[in-house]
Amino acid sequence: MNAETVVRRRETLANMCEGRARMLENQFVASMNHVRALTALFTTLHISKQIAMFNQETFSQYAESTAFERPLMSGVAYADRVLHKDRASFEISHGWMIKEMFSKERQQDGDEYAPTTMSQDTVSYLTSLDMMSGQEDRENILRARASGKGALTNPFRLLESKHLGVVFTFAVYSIHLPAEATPEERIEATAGYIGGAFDVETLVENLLREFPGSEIIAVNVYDITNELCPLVMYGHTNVSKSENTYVSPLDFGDPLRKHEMRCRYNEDA
Ligand code: WA2
Repeated sequence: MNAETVVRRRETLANMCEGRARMLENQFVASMNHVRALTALFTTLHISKQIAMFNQETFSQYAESTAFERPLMSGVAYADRVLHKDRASFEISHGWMIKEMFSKERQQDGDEYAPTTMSQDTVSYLTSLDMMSGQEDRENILRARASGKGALTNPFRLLESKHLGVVFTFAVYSIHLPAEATPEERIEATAGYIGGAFDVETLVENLLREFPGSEIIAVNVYDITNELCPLVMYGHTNVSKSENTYVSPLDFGDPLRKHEMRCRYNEDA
């Protein structure tokens, strides 16, 4: 290849990668913003003592009719914050036991629980599961409620589908908190959590397949929060960084996490 062809070829790869990265980032952020808006609505309903307007039926109706606003999410759900002293009355009023996420057995006694009480039909298997019993969900819940900001997990295998994905969590508060509220004040005021699952393996695959030239390049998305240990979030073949790789930074809106897209021509593998 002559020098000019090499430069052209690199430019084409850069354009294909940037186009994919910006589309993915936009759909990711749009999906998160919609969950953020739903969380604000829940907090407002708590403050005005009207949260009872949401039950499984109205929540699933709302979630289904707004699913197009969350194009990369397989489903959203609401988990209640239940302190141990309130467990018995919670279980009686719902008519079911709080269950451990993986064993589906009755959850052992703890200080508090985060049982899912309302879910989009696509993730209805979450109902009654204590979301604090899964490590990724638990870490997200603790971080989201202490910060008042959205939190994203590591890439991990989602429940039931076993697809590789990430979970996004926002805390719902029962009172209006000022921007400068302390983590302790936030934890104290926490009423529950709204979360959504990004089914990256399926939904990002569908998104990227639509782009022209998808047969000739390999695309991976990495969580590079720990730069020494990049975690694969999307991709079949490992696109390691080399002179043939183009890297697009990705901002998914969680300042404590870093992501990037890596692209290369299949024939350069
Ligand atoms: N949603 C869907 N699939 C999952 C998952 C999840 N979490 N965790 C593991 N597989 C109800 O933080 C509250 C959603 C979590 C919210």
